[in-house]
Amino acid sequence: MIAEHIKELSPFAAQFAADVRAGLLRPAQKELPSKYLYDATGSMLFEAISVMPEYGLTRADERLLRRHAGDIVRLLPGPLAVSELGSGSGKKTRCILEALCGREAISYYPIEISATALASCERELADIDCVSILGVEREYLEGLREVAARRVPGAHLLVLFLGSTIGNFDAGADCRFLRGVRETLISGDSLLLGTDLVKPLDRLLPAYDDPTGVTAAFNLNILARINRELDADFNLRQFEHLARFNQRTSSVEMHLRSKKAQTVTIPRAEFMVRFVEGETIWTESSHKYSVSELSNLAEASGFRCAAQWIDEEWKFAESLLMAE
Ligand code: AVI
Repeated sequence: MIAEHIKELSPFAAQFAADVRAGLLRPAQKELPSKYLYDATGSMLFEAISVMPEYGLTRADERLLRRHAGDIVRLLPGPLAVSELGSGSGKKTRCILEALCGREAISYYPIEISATALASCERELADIDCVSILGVEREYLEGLREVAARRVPGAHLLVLFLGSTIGNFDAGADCRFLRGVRETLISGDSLLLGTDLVKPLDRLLPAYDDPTGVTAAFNLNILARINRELDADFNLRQFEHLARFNQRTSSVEMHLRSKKAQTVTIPRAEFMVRFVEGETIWTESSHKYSVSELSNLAEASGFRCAAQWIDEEWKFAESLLMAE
């Protein structure tokens, strides 16, 4: 009996179990929320993806920030505090913080749900003298509201949302999220938004299906995580990674395809799930924007696009959006 295996679940595990159950018991396309790709193993695999020759996205983001940090900072009113949604490795943020240090001391508020990620960002940026790092362990919008509430009168806020993380949001959720960001800001505040752009499929698809198999491991790790945390019995060798471009949504989708008809038991989420041969679990969408779509998005969420820098080597945009 499955019920015999159920133990007390932490609130996080209970939510994970509920999301896995809801996603895998969907009558049509099975799916898993992409946020669960990022446990400790998944985050390390993503770091590896970001240095793969086929995956140009992270390098393009870093290149733009390195080249244009001075131009970006010149467009911003001071005094300024900086907050970042998802602190990442801290490597990209360094350029912006160092450019700002030329003119003033800076409070930097990285917002992350993971204490481990915050700690590594603090380590990475600790040597920049004029920056005080004040980590906020919260969901993005909740954290941003907290940062805005701590604002020193007269100071402006620069929010960083880099790496095209916004492209992983569900359709329509990008605009809703940016509206939420805009609502926490006041006139004169700004958002620096990094987004991956549409590009030919012969460049795009290998970035999500590299020959070394790192992206496949990143994707399959979500099943391994369900095994580890919910005592499931997914046989990872009976699923394969699949990346395909959805023209309608302009997104690269990652799926896990069942190689045969099989049943998987997930005791701590109290269910069993059947797969037919070839059926897939949709694990992530990575939206690829067009430049015109970006200006519409900015406008629809209450920002004005004040400047934009595009990497020509790997089409990627850094857009400076002003709250007016
Ligand atoms: C984090 N995010 C922007 C990555 C992307 O490209 O959508 C996640 C990723 N998935 C597979 N490779 C990288």
